[in-house]
Amino acid sequence: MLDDYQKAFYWDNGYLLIENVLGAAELAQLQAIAYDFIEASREVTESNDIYDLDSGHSAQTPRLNRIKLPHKHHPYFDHILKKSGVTEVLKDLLGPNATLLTSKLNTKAPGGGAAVEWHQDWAFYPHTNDDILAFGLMLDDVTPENGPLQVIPGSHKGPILSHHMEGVFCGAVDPDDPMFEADKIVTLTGRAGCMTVHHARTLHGSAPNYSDRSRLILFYEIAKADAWPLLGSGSYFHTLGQQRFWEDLQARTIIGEPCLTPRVELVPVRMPLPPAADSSSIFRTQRSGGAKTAFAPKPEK
Ligand SMILES: O=C(O)CCC(=O)C(=O)O
Repeated sequence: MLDDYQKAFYWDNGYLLIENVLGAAELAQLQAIAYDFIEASREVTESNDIYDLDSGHSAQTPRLNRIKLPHKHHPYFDHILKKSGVTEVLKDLLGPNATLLTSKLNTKAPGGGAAVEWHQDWAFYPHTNDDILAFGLMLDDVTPENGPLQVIPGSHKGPILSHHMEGVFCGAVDPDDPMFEADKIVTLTGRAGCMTVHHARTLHGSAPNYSDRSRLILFYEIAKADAWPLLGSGSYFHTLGQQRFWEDLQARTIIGEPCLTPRVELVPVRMPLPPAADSSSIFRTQRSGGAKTAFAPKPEK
């Protein structure tokens, strides 16, 4: 699926934007399922195992931060991982054995859908090695106006910046950190169906959505099977117990088979502890952990 230029670009820059990974029918099906979930959220009044509600959510105007773990709530979200062009991209970047860590459908409602402050995924879930990536499937057209994903090229080869604020894991870097090189930011826009990939150590974030269009991006985070978690902030799999963990690991093995001999590399690790008051999602970790915002306030009309 990927040519040598694309693979080298990913490893050099820590991100990649790929077109035409999904067929039109696959995209249409993902969109229809996603919008069905949003429609069903009209009945929901509090965040729960499926929905992370944004402020202002109501039956009249659904406003979600995200749909949590979509692969657990609809088989098509699992299918697309295991049997589509996406699977080929993952093989090209991670090899023949890979494990799903988590998934989320970040919905960024129009008219102010929440920012994701700048962070490195690695700070949330250090592993025994860093052959880990996140990819996003754009289910809407993503433009500069509706809160696109932004990345800092090459940051996956640099340090892991502090994600702590006053001693608490706040899940975001300080935008005034001298190691945060804002002048290098690249914005990843594209038509619905485009795929973004970023390395677990790549600095990334996204601004609030002040446009009148939603911004649905379906994210999955995937590890080479020999990368084993040391800790995962907010990860459900740490609470499963051994038998259920084993069954769950098999279900999360999207390519090849589980690897029972972790590869241990010299990687920079700081545990995402102590947790913020509410660590149930990145939005809540950043808010309750007192993360400083990097993004400008809503422009005056
Ligand atoms: O939704 C976005 O723009 C970024 C998502 C992200 O980085 C995350 O959820 O960890």
